[in-house]
Amino acid sequence: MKSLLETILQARRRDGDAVGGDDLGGGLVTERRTREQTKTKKPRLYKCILLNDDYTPMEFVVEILKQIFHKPHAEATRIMLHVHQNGMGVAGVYPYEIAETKIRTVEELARENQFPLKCVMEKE
Ligand code: TYC
Repeated sequence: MKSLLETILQARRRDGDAVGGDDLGGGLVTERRTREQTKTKKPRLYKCILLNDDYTPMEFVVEILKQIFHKPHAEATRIMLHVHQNGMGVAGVYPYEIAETKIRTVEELARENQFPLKCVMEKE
């Protein structure tokens, strides 16, 4: 017949409790299991999308892409031309708060220079 201790241990395992190490009596200390959750949850990502306009100079947009979005010169030029020709384009993809900060920085720099450049966020 199953011992009372084994019944308790089985119930605790079923319920996902730590087993062993507790004062269960009987001097049986077998193992300690803790509910571990590997903390590697992926953050949701957001695209920073540059919008075209008729007034912001191409060189200014290329500088933004290099300095704020860390694109090499050739890629910055390619993205700027894509936005110029297609109306919008992805400058970069980041977790929410980083995307938000970059968008704010872009619009601050644009405003300081009196350009209407806009950058918006979109869920990946
Ligand atoms: N269309 C602008 C021009 O002809 C250049 C430009 C490109 C502006 C990309 C904004 O996000 C932009 N000067």
